Amino acid sequence: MNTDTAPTIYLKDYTPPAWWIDRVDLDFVIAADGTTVTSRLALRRNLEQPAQPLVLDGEELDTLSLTVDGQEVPFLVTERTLTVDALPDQCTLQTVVRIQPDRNTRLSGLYRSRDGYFTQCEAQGFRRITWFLDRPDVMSVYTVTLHADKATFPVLLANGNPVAAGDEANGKHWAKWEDPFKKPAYLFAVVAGKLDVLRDTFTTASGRTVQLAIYVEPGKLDQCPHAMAALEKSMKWDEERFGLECDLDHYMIVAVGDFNMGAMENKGLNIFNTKYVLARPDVATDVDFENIDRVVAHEYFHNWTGNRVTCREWFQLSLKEGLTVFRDQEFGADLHNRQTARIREVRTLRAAQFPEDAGPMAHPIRPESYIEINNFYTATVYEKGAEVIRMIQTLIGRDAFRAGMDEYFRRHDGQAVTCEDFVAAMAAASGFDFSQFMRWYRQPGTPKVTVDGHFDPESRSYTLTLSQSNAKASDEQPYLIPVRVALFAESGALLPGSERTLQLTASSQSFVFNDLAAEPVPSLLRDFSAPVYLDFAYSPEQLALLLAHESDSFNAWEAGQRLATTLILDATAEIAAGRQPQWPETFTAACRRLLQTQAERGAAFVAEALTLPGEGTLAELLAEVNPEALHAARNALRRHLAEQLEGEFSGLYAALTVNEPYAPSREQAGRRALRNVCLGYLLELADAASYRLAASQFAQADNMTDQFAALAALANVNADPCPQREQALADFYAQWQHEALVVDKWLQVQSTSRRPDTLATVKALTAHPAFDLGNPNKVYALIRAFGANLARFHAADGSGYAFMAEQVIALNDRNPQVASRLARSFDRWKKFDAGRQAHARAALERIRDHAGLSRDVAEVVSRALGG
Ligand code: B3K
Ligand code: ZN
Repeated sequence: MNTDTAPTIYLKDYTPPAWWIDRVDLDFVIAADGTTVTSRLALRRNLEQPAQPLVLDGEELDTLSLTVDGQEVPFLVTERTLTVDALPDQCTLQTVVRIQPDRNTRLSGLYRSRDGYFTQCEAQGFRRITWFLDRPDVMSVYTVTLHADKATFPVLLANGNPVAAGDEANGKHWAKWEDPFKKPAYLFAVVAGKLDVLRDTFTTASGRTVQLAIYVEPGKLDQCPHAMAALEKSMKWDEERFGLECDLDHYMIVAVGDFNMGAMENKGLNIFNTKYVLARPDVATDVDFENIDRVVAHEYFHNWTGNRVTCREWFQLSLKEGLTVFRDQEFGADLHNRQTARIREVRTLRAAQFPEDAGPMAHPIRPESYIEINNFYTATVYEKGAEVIRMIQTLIGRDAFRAGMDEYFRRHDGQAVTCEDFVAAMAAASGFDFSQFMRWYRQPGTPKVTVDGHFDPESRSYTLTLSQSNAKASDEQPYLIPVRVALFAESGALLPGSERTLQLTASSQSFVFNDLAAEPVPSLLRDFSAPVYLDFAYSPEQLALLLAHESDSFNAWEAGQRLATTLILDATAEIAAGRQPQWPETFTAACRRLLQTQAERGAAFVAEALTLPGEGTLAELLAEVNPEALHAARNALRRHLAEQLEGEFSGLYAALTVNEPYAPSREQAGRRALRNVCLGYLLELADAASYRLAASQFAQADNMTDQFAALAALANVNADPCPQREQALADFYAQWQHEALVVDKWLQVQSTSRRPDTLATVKALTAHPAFDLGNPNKVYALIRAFGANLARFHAADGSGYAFMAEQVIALNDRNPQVASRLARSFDRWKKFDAGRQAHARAALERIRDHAGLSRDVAEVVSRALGG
């Protein structure tokens, strides 16, 4: 299929369903030669719509029989639809289909993984299980019975509550589940497997008891307690922050190693990628522990924002995703470290969403059309969507935001709604007029805000003039942009009364600050109050002042990033012109002060401040990217800092050793982060002493954070031979080859290496027994991560592009969702020189011309080629 034949779906074409399905009764007989699914649907004609035949969705279903109220009736099956005409207004439709989960390599619908059978139905996987109105505005009550071999699949799960179970002939058993809540089909789930379980209970604020269970591959129970604790903390947090209690008797999480994305919020039966469940200090890093907290919380929070109130159609995806990301961000900030949480959120946004918003796949947080909805589970819908929710809270304040959430649930509990409905609830609770704000939902592109400051000594006033533009927007309307600001004196003191949230609503607008003795230093866009590029002609001294004194830690960090960005971009130009880069003192001196004051500033903050902006983020700031020069410039600055601050780095490296037993706590994680940043800089010195230091940390570490940091530092070493690098890579694999998630780290540390031979290494690893093209985690670790390795993927000879094209084609039939994600590596191909563009175009055209291209890949590639 290609985009010529796959239809484009438009938001403007939405019409309510012609039929409702009130009740669904499903029976699964799972056997080695296929699964038989019997479905009974209680249908009711939607009398508010013109009378229409019933047209059900289905994909790869072998239809064995169909009856209406027990009678055989004529029906028409096409590749993706089943039509029945002349039905009474209410009836029961029964279908029997056979599906082949053992051959389902797409991991959408019902599929086999090592320990059993699992489902993934969002967005449109349910139609791969049975004929249905597979759209989120059709909500039904489900009962499910599962039959399977008892010895092989002792655990049988579905949404809701277990109501009956028993044994059958031939060593089989069965279990019946009832879900009392109406839900759209995308929240349906079943599991049949051999799994271990960790159980606990949670008592809600109103005194109800919820049975909690986490199911994992046998032998992995010791890697579950962190996820269980995360679940309980999320449940408590949502009660306290939003007054939202768990409505279920049973809340189950099932971990599976083969999964297309992170996790799935199926009602009462979340299915998770093992990556976001399993953790133990020796196999998971501090960042992994924190990510597990956030993903467990995210899926749990969906129970209200997504499940109780769901989306009318898939264009409204950000209604549940942006809001739920915002909620998990807030939870993570409360649980860990609010300062660094915000910094990391913005780092992610800039690394993933800003490039997306500037490239061929740019779309508003609420897209207006799509060919394949799975292509729109994006950084824009999720992360920019969360920024839009955060701006709403910034504009109306936390209390009004909470009142707006209450109002949203009061109005819409049990419904499938739109982004407008959410914003209307916020407006009703706050009295704020959001009409102009809605532009954030309608326009793609990252707005740019240019700021000019003017001090008038006579009137003692300071005027900030803000102008906005957006190259990607299709109209010229201005956005409503909240810009948090404060003014600082030259002494570094915050000027009393200068903290304001400016509401920029015009193309250009001025704001005046009075009673100032001298020209202040403005701190703009504090806490990153809007997802925009902000331009102000700061001097290096002003930035150094903000880095040292700004109490808003995000903007302190931002000042350091701006200093580093200017240095690296200037150096890139020098290197491209064949000259040596120059390094003015300001940034080095500021870094020295940070290292000297880490105890007061907080080690976690200093670690973030000393981490230079990534190459992908920097590339966005250039009209044409020379990836080699950019790579060399960034590394040269790292080397320069290492040379200038060697004493500080080694001193702190020694001083920050954690002596207590490992805990993924804020304090310890901060120390480890900064200590490992110091290690990374020391390795820039490229001497034997630093290699030995890393090798000894690698050998002695009692936790994955330190072991992996040492491995990552060594994996970047260019020297050949480097026995420490080779030894560490070999030892790591030998030690962890039976821990799939750690093997993923081993693959990724090699695919993201700076080394010039990285592509050759990646190619060799595709043939390694540890690699498996059928496992998304392995593909993401080795191949997708390589696509984000700017200098190596964008090699001048096009070898990176050719390799990626082969992989996309290899995965196209097997798993279109994963293939399509790989194809996104090409998004920014037009930012490079003509030679690279020619290679990239050839690679994209090769994919485009592949016979039988999935619509997932076809949509991405045709947009990249400008179709
Ligand atoms: N809602 C799921 C994502 C489903 C992706 C389908 N291609 C996970 C989440 O956002 O919580
Ligand atoms: Zn989500």
